[in-house]
Amino acid sequence: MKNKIVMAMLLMALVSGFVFANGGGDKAAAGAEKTKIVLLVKSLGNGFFEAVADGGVEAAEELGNVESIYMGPSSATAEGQIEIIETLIAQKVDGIAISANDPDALIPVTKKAMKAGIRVISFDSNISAGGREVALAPSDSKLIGSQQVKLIAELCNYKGKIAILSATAQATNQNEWIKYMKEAIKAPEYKDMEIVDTVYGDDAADKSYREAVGLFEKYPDLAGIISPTTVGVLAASKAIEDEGLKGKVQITGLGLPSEMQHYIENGTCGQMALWNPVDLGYSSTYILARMIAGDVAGKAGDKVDAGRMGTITIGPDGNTIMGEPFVFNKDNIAKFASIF
Ligand code: RAM
Repeated sequence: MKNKIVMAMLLMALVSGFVFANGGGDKAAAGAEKTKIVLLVKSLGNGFFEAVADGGVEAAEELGNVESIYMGPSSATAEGQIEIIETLIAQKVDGIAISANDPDALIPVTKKAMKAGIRVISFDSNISAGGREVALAPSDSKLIGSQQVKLIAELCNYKGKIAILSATAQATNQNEWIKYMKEAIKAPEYKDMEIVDTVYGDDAADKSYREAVGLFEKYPDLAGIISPTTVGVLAASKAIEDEGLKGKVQITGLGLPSEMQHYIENGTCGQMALWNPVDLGYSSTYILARMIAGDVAGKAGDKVDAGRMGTITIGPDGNTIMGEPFVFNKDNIAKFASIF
């Protein structure tokens, strides 16, 4: 935590140009020889990304010569990220790993960064090919989408109206998962279930809460909500509890165990899934560090030595997968809540 505060202060200084205005970008300045790897997230104030940042710091400490820098706009917009990337180009950082707010809007600026010699990868929410080298997905998107449908089906006894409460309308990762949810629900075992709506909480707690309440009003017979965002699933669980709908409206999604423990233990959310965001920050930092050091090119087939994550193989078009999501319920939530 202390580390994070120091990092945040450093970042504020970086953004304001303070560090470089005084250091002149001189690599001989104290500590400046370290490889600077930025984790640029969708937005600040999201517990999921704070765990990602912890993984970046962990990897940097192991690698020794790496400085992990955590940055993000105050709200989840592509414009905010573009502005930060422009600053990072001017500051000549060594690598940027981006969880993108839009698959395409960032491409011109990330291309500019790569042209300037900065190694760029995306993770979590990816940038389309051409705008990054590697794209690290937490898990197979089809598996994530179909698993979300299975989780809500089990909670709703395989029937009823289901709504999706997503993050932003442009988010690469959520849009991919939703595409596969819509495909999965066509299977015969889900014939009595229907996705009636998709709404967007923009990964902001208040908007997500309002959107959940809006769904209850619009669909009085709503059976369940899938919220494939840690911010959304938390806000929707709170809304269900506040509105006295526990047991009537089911909720699942991708939730952070440390944030959702209360709702899992009191039965508001019967089950949900996620991967370890610490591992995502850790893996992204290792991949970039190895690329910057010249150990790997970052091309399909490359095998990246990624510390405790073992070997990560870069897939076709740079698309790479980390692992499989965990499923959390009353039996295991306490254990995971202490980790992430
Ligand atoms: C939110 C963000 C992130 C996503 C998780 C599941 O924190 O939208 O991109 O991966 O939820």
